[in-house]
Order: sequence, then C-alpha cells, then structure tokens
Amino acid sequence: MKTIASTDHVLHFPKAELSGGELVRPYECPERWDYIVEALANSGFSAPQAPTPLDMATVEKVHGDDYLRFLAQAWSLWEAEGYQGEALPMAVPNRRMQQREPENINGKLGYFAGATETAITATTWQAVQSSAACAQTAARLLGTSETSAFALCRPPGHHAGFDLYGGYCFLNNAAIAAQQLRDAGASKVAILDVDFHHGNGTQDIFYERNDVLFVSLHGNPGHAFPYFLGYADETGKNEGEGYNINYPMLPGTRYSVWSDALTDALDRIDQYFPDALVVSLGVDTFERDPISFFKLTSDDFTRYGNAIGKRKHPTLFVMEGGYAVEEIGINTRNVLQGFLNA
Ligand code: SP5
Ligand code: ZN
Repeated sequence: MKTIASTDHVLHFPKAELSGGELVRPYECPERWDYIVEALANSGFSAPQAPTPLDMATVEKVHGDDYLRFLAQAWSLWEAEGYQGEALPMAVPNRRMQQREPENINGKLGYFAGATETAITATTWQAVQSSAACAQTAARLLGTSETSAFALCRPPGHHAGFDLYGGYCFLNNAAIAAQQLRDAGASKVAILDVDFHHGNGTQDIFYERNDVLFVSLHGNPGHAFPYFLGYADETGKNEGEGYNINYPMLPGTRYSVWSDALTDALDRIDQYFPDALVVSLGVDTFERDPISFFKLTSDDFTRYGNAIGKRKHPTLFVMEGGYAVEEIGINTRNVLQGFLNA
C-alpha cells in the first residue's frame, strides 16, 4: 500500500488551542505525522511519496468560492490589522443573526468558523493545500494502478464543511478524495468515517447527494464535539435522502459495541455497491486518547482494519484525528496492516 504525505504539514503548527479555558499546546501537532511515518517504516511499508500539486477545480466542487477566498486571504487580512497573535474566531453568527460575510477579518473568521479552538497562522494555507493534495493524489492512484492507498493528511479535514472550518480542519480531504474519484469515473463512492468525532463537514458537503454515501461512527453529539450534528435521525435530504447514516455512541463504548456498529455500517456500504471506499481514519477512538471517550485497544485497530479489508472494496484511507501521540503510529499501522492481511 502506497502512502502519500507532504512535509509541508510542519507549516501548520499554531502555538495555542483554546481548551478547558486555557490556551494549550494544540493536540493536533506535527509529531503526530512523524510517529505515523516511523511506525509504517518499521513495519516494512514503502517510504511516503510526495503529492502532485492540488487541482483546485476538484476542491471548488466541495467548498464554496467565498470560503476558499477567505482561507487564502485570512492571514494577510489579520496581519494588516497589526495583530500579534494567531487568528482565532470570537463572535459567530448565531440564531436570529445575519448570515452575511462581514468586511472585517474578525467578522470573517467568525462567519466561517464551525468551532473556535482552531487557529490560523501565516503558513497554514500552504499546509492545508498540501494536505488536500495528498488526498487527491492518493485518490488518483486508486483510480489507476492501486487497489488501496493511504493519504497521510495533516491538518485533518472531516470537520471542514462546504463553507466552515474548525475542529483542526480547513479543507475536507476525504470529500476532495471522493470528488476526485467521482470525476475519474467512479459512479458511486462510499465514505466510512471511523474518527471518534462526527464528520460533520463531510456530512454537510454530501447531505443532498446520492452519489456519495456518508457513514459515520462517533461519540454521541449530546456528549462530544462537534456537539451540533451527528444524530441518528440525520439521514440526508432531497436526492440525498437515505444516503447519510450516523452511529452515535455513548461515553465508555468498547470494541464489543463499536464493532457491531461497524458491521452494520459495512453491510450498508456493501448494499450501496460503491466503486470505491474512502475511510476517514481517525484513531482518537483509542482508550488513552486525551480528548475522547471510546475504549478501543491497539489490537482492536488491527481487528477493524481486517473487517474493512474483508469487504474487498478499492479503499483509500485518509488520516483524520488521533491525539495519543506516542501510540498514534502503532494504531494507524495496525488498521492498515489488518486491512492488508484480510
Ligand atoms: C479531526 C479531529 O479529531 N478534530 C477534533 C477537534 C476537537 N476539538 C475540540 C476538542 C476539545 C478538547 N478539550 C478537551 C479537554 C480534555 N482535557
Ligand atoms: Zn477526531
């Protein structure tokens, strides 16, 4: 299995994340990438390959023009105000407020923010584009020579909606991969999101489409970030009705329960007969993850990789979350190895 990764990921490393009322070192940090690369190398995976430059035509099919313009300009507008810190959103358009993009950069940050923990720095946009390029390049491989691939994306993408950033995400890498597969001839693509958090951005992007099935296993939004999406009664809209499936689960969920949801999710995906499967691979379901509440062990990651592999779909893994940094490499490798050994 080939890995596509970009060293540009180091360009996104804010000093601070707002967490528990404090500015802390971000959970989503560059060493995450290093641990994954190291674990794959130690297990005989081939060295990561760099992506080809991002084709924005694909990105424009899953994100809004105004939003893309904002991401490209955010830092220069922030800098022009003379601010010394990193760009964080403050005021967001709430109930009964205008949904209209303001002129001021603080207004723009809030307008496009889905969460307020995520900072933008001078070089964030370059890292974000290179991360999306990894997903797109890996999707191109899947459409041609390969039956599986791994896009080691950083920053992650599944919280990024049509015109929303947050949850450490800016461009939706999995959505870009799915769109790339569609454009290369796949008539139906399924996305399986196994990150601990609900993939609200991916759900948002494909909610009214039936050419991309979205299936997510995650912490119940009544208890877990992103809090405002991810309930089981969100099943899609218009043409997309029936093509969105959520499995919210409660604090303390172990593999015995989680794996039943996975089996059901994989059955639903099989019944859709997709031409390709994109897995939003977050390993923050791990028992010692610092910000999550599922209880999967390192061996459980091998087990579920194997379960996914047995379904024999052309499969693209796209890296999302996982914050138990020292174990992120082993857990990610276990999923991929379990998959390959199916
Ligand atoms: C891609 C991904 O996994 N994004 C997750 C974003 C979660 N952001 C909010 C996390 C809040 C963390 N605060 C928990 C403090 C625990 N001590
Ligand atoms: Zn997550």
